[in-house]
Amino acid sequence: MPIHERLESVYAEVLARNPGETEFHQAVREVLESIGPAVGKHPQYADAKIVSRICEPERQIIFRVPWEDDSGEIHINRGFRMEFNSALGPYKGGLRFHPSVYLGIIKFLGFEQVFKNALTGLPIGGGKGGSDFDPKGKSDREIMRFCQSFMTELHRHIGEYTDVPAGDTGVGSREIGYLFGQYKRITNRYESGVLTGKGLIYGGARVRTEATGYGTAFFVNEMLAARGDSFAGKTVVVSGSGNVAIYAIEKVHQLGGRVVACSDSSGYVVDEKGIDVKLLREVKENRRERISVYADLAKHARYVKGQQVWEVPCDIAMPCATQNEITGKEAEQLIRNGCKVVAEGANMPTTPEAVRLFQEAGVAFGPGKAANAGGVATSALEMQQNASRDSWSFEYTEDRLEDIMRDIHTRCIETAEEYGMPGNYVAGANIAAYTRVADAMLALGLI
Ligand code: NDP
Ligand code: 2IT
Repeated sequence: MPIHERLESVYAEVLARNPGETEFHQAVREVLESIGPAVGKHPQYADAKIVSRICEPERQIIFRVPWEDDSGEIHINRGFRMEFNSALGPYKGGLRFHPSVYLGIIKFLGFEQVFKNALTGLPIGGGKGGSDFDPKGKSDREIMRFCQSFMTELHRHIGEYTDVPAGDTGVGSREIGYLFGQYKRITNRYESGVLTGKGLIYGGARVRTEATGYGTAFFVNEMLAARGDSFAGKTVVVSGSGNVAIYAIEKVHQLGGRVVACSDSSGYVVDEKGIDVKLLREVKENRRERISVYADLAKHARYVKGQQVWEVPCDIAMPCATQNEITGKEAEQLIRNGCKVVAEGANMPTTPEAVRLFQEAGVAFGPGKAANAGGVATSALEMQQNASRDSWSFEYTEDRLEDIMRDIHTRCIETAEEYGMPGNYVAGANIAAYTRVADAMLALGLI
């Protein structure tokens, strides 16, 4: 889709100011393409340099993270925190530890987070952080030392009312525990609301672990219902086998679908009888092993090394691993195999070309900023519980999550219809989110 003429110079400016940050360019371009109709109908959405301001992070923090491995060797990693937009609330978003992390990845994730958080309707701004640290193969003590060093710098930038990090790729409850422990030690404050995704024993919220995957499955359920369909009898393929993937699989099974394959960066497993979530959790969460070990232990599964999971035929595809994992080639294969619904559990796993192919083929496509917003929404519920020193039941919290996902789905559909693009979830999500952030920023003056 072309960029609205009033926004072309904004995109040129983003390219010039952020050289080489291709993932960030991609994320910005998608939003700028989508919001054209809103700018056409309500010109104030492009006044006062509001679009340029939204594309420029409020604050970018980059820092050194020195740490010592078990053999005494010293390593230097780079830490990031992108405090992107605080018009709607404190900066909120996860931390990613992965060797591919660089400024462009954290910036794209921070930018996406601003709109995702706006879509939840909850009072949270957008941010993201992380490091190029590779947690694979590290001992528990090395992970702890790294987290302590990372927080020794990060602590001065965050706070319950300022910036509230959580997990993302490579950062789960173990890492959040070490990060919270170091924050508490340095600041001498038991400030529960400074991080989310905490363990239940020290201020965490029920359902946060499951929330992103569950939320994505709830979102697909809504997409199916909007087409007069349901999960019953549907074959589903999920990529990844981490936090988002595991709980997406669990909820799809509870809703009546059957997930026949999942993956990691080395290959995928097929289990025609349906992935055994209990076994998957044992392999991934307890043993911290590769997905190939699942195939060794499961009765019916087979492991396919070095191939893309998208070659497995399915009715529904849920990419839950990483950015740009579905390119035009994989999209064509999925369409050829009869896939009718795609929903992003990961952030930006589908390339622009693949999104276009899905939309042209009539495949319902749910973008990540809508479909995977259940994780951060439940983080906001964790912040609510921390602020009121309360703790909610699993059932109550899951009901809230389901309601939030239903509301996001409705907002996408209604906004897409309002702007003459029925069924276009990308346009609906981007316009609904953008206008909410822009309205708040316009109300707050030139900041
Ligand atoms: P985890 O670290 O728990 O799991 C990541 C999974 O994706 C692993 O199976 C991993 O395989 C695979 N993966 C990661 N990077 C790559 C890569 N470059 N190529 C192929 N496979 C890869 O992360 P999460 O499940 O938390 O996050 C997955 C996605 O969901 C990310 O895009 C994240 O930003 C997004 N997300 C996460 C939320 C959360 O609450 N955790 C909320 C919303 C979105 P391997 O072990 O081989 O690396
Ligand atoms: O991408 C995401 O939405 C997350 N990693 C979750 C962020 C959060 O603050 O819970």
